[in-house]
Amino acid sequence: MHGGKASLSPSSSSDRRLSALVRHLEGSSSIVMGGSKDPSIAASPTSARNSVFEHILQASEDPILGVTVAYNKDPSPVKLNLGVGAYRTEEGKPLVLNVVRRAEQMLVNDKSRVKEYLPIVGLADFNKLSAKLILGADSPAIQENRVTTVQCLSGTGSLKIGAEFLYRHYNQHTILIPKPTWGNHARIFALSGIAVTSYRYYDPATRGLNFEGLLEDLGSAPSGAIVLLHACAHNPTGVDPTPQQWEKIRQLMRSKALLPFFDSAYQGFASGNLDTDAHSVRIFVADGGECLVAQSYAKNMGLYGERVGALSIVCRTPDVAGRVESQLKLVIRPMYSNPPIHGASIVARILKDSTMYQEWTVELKAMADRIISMRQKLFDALRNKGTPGDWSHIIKQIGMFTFTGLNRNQVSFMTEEYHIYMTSDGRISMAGLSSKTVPHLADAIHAAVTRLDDD
Ligand code: PLA
Repeated sequence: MHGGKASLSPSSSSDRRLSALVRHLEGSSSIVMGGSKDPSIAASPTSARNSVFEHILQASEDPILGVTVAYNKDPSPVKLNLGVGAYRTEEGKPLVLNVVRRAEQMLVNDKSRVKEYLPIVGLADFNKLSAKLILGADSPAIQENRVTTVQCLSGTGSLKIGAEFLYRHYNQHTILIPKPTWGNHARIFALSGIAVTSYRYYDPATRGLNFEGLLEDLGSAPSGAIVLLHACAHNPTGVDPTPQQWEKIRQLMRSKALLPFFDSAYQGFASGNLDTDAHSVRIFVADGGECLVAQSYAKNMGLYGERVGALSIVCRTPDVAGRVESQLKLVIRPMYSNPPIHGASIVARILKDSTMYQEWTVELKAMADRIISMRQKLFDALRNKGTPGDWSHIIKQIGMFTFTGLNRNQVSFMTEEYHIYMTSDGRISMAGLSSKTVPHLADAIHAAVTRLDDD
């Protein structure tokens, strides 16, 4: 297995968390450690003249969100932010969906609404409808009452609650994450005390899936290990398994009793269709086995800042699901007590009302289609310029991102010379592009690949 490490058996829970983090940090130089690990803490003087925080080191910016920080500082009028995966219109503006505006208006007009605390698990309607959205209206697991869903702080919060729950209540403290994956995955799990290893996923040579490598690595994973799967629109590669490949992955994982943990941050953004994009999750639920699913409404409803998402745990029986939920409450209560009400109320309104739901699917499809059209435009622009290389992966990849294959130097060059901002791994957010900015990006890519080595 790639990056596999033997598991330790330290004494206390904080020791275990630190060991997991150390194991993770050993394989990564880009992560600056948090304060609790700083070895100079003991030397901190506590007097009136010196700060007790004197020893604290300046941390580097987040590899994704830090791109926006750098972008905001750039005064250039032609600057372009293709870093964070946030949808922009053809005019380059953030978008609030009409259906979201309408739902919000309804909420504001409803004077019976109050600002009381939600239950620890969140808004009941929201939870029920979220499970239905990802698992399907006719899901036997829902009908049999063996799914527990808790409202969480968007996708990240859902993953974190799942990680903390697994650390406390699951016997196998190893997770395999794809290589590469969203930059936050490793830290979320490592800081919850779970040993993070990776499985091969992307093949830079073909710019496609390394399916053999994936099967080999999952095949040699310890029995019962947790496996993180991107439900669709893999971030950062834009490469998803085919339905046939998913079926093979499912069979292998079930035969080895590996526990699937789906991250569904882009439902509807891959194909434009909510059901098609839930296919991978649904085949794992259809076989009667267990799994976890983290959902985010940041992208598909454009509710980034509302921090609204859900964690569902599909269990074997209703009885187990009930007990799991009782323990999820014990994870959530000391962390943030209970989740915020506004975003979840918007989502529940839209999912509950068939007209609004319909309206949402149309707006969602329009976003997905605009992203797909940007792929074609960028591909055509590079081809017309005769930019060296095969750029067909731009139109083959799926979802919000293109994993361009540009290297770190080429990325810095494009930022310095063209004021184009993207993550250093060469990922660009296609949702941040517009017809007007495609030529500028094509010029930058052309210059980068013709002037700088591609290795
Ligand atoms: N999972 C994956 C695979 C993601 O790409 C993201 C967001 C999340 C979970 C979490 O999203 P949420 O907490 O906002 O719901 N990834 C973004 C933003 C869009 C980020 O890094 O936070 C990205 O640019 O990769």
